Amino acid sequence: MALDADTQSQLLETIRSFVDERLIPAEAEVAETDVIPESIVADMRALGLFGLTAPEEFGGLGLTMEEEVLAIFELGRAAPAFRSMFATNVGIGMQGIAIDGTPEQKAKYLPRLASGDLIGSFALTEPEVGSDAGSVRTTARRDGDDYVINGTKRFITNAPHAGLFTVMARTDPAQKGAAGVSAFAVERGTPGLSLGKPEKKMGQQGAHVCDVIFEDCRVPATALIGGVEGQGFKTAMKVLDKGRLHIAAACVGLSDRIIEDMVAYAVGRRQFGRPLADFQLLQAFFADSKAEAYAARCMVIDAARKRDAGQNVSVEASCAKMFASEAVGRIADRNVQVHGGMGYIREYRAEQLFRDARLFRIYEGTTQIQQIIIAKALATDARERLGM
Ligand code: COS
Repeated sequence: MALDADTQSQLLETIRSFVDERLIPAEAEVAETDVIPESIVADMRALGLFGLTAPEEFGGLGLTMEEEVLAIFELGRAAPAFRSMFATNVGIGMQGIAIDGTPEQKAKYLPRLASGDLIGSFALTEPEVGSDAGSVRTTARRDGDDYVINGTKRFITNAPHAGLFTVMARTDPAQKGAAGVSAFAVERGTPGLSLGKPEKKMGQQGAHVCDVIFEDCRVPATALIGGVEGQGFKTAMKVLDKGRLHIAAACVGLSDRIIEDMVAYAVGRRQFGRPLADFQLLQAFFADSKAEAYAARCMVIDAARKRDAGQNVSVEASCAKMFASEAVGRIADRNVQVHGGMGYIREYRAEQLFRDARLFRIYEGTTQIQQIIIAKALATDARERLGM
């Protein structure tokens, strides 16, 4: 553990107050305006949220995976767009460099990512390449001491705000699969890099995604993450193993919040002369939701501890991400149902959280991709056991 018990409970307490006093009260405004007020972003910086996981030597808090998920359980209680603001710096937009970067790349970027002065984005998905991430079509052609990048990256979270992109591009056109892919740290402002228009999304207003377009974008060879070609897909997978646990923790936080909302509504609202909470059909909703959120929490903590102990947790991360994101979808749906007509009206948060939660089953690998990862690993184990 990087933190002693007192410091850890203080951190969690501070985050909980920030969520209750600053973030949840601002949800309606952010949902309407599609903008997180700069004062809230400044508070996030001051609290160190952008640097939760960056190593301490680079100015971050250096949280372990277990400490990170405990923090995200709390932060996840607010509408997910708030977490999205700093989460790429905590996770996918920073970890490629933290895990596989050269000492020079770490020294150059991690301090500014940790402070939140620089926003990091993870550019893997393309118009024709979603779940089949090994088929990246964006190319990076070596030219003297440079690489020249061409291609389009799609649905890139935080791209409109980002100053640094971790870009997966094919350096070896002869290798059609994962082995031909390399990762690059590309700075905003590099000639040939441009952004598309922010997408209009189903939910999570306040979090922004757009295309990142590379047209003969020339970067120095020192931008190659880790300095070795052909490692980019593996870097992306390592980043996603950690990212999926983070997302699962966010789902647990949101589940807890929605259960609080659902039950609070049901004890206050009366029908047939009794509070809704007295009706057994609704009590089943509450009990199922609580059990699912608790199961998801236990999975996330177990997987986080295993990762901290140095174990490979690809399967556990996929299990946790799949279970927690599917669970929060069911819980958000039940919340709409408990709210009845009010559940369909924008003024109440139920419909917003239902739309917001939907993304968790898609990004950082759909539920179906998590199933493939889990099933493939089980089959590999079985073949090894049986000597096949
Ligand atoms: N950590 C390290 N290395 C990994 C890894 C991991 N978690 N997962 C796979 N690898 C390695 C494999 O060991 C293999 O290496 P070798 O060639 O040296 O044996 C290589 O990467 C290719 O692996 P694999 O053959 O399993 O790759 P596939 O092309 O079959 O792809 C899936 C696997 C489908 C799991 C991958 O493409 C994926 O995760 N897709 C979803 C992408 C995603 O989440 N997108 C969301 C957008 S990002 S927000």
